[in-house]
Amino acid sequence: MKMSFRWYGTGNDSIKLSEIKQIPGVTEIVWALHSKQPGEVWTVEEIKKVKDELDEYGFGMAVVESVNVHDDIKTAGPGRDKYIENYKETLRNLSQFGVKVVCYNFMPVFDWTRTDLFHPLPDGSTALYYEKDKIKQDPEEMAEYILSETKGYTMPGWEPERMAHLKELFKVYEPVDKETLWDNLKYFLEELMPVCHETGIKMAIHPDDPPWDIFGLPRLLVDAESVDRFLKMVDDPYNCLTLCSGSLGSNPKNNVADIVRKHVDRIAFAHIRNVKHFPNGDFSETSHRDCDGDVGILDIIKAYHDGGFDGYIRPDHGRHIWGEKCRPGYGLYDRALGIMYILGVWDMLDKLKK
Ligand code: DNO
Ligand code: MN
Repeated sequence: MKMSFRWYGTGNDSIKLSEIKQIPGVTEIVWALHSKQPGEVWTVEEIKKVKDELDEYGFGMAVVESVNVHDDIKTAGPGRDKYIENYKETLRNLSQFGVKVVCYNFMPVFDWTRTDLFHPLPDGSTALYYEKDKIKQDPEEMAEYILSETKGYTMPGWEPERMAHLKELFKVYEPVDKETLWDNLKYFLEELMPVCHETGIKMAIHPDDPPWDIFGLPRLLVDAESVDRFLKMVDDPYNCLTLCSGSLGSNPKNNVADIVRKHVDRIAFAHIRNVKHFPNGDFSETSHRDCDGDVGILDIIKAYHDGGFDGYIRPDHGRHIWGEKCRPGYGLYDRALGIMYILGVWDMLDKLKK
């Protein structure tokens, strides 16, 4: 297992690489060129700039989160083939710098969705929160709320430029039902697989978050069955998962540890996040500690350990603690605590095995 930390880049993150360096065990930075629009080619020069920054601290850059997928690819729009060619070029460029895993998602219109980005918890911290009834609002109201709360940070998938065209975006997705979306995902991956073999890069899809349809938009990767279907659909060792315990774990019916046990060889990247369920279907993100939430963090870590997991792992969203001003879910402190928790469990499992 290789421990990593997501960082949004100089000038785009409140956290410095010098601070991440002091978290025990982190060897890789999970990064992206956040200024690029979906469909644009990432050039060698742009990638090299990040490499030079990371080199200074001895960090690897093996995992990109995310190279976002253009809506024309998701909807089979007129630019699909052109944007797939651009994606291939980006993969080839990334592979020159040691990138091994590219995380992406195939969610229509939005990336992850929460109704409250700074929900107060009883201990005085705040966390991302999902209230079922609030999601029934009009998506434009939702976007307005998210943009007002992010306080100047752009959230992937919720970029103001995209949100300005929300009505048009929804129109483009109108004819795309769930089966069509599956077909479009298959087409995309079958095109990419030869380039993945050539470059040694694994494509690792992030599940849909929350794992159910919202705003009438279809969602694909939501449970064990859909994960099975996805892996069978393009049965290739380079077609992999970013297994996010918090995304799938938001549905109490999903047993994330079972999915890890079944597919550990196809998980290229693990996101560890804990979530607490409420009886009415709402959920709150929590600390990484097992007993603070309901996703079964200890079982999940053990499943990775038992399976000899050799991929990349990172703490996913954390709470906002100790007054930290940061991107929603992506502060330094709680994610650093999460890392120490994960490593504590992992080291003990190693020791017990000896
Ligand atoms: C939340 C994050 C996601 C992820 C994208 C991948 O769990 O991990 O926003 O970055 O969905 O494209
Ligand atoms: Mn995640």
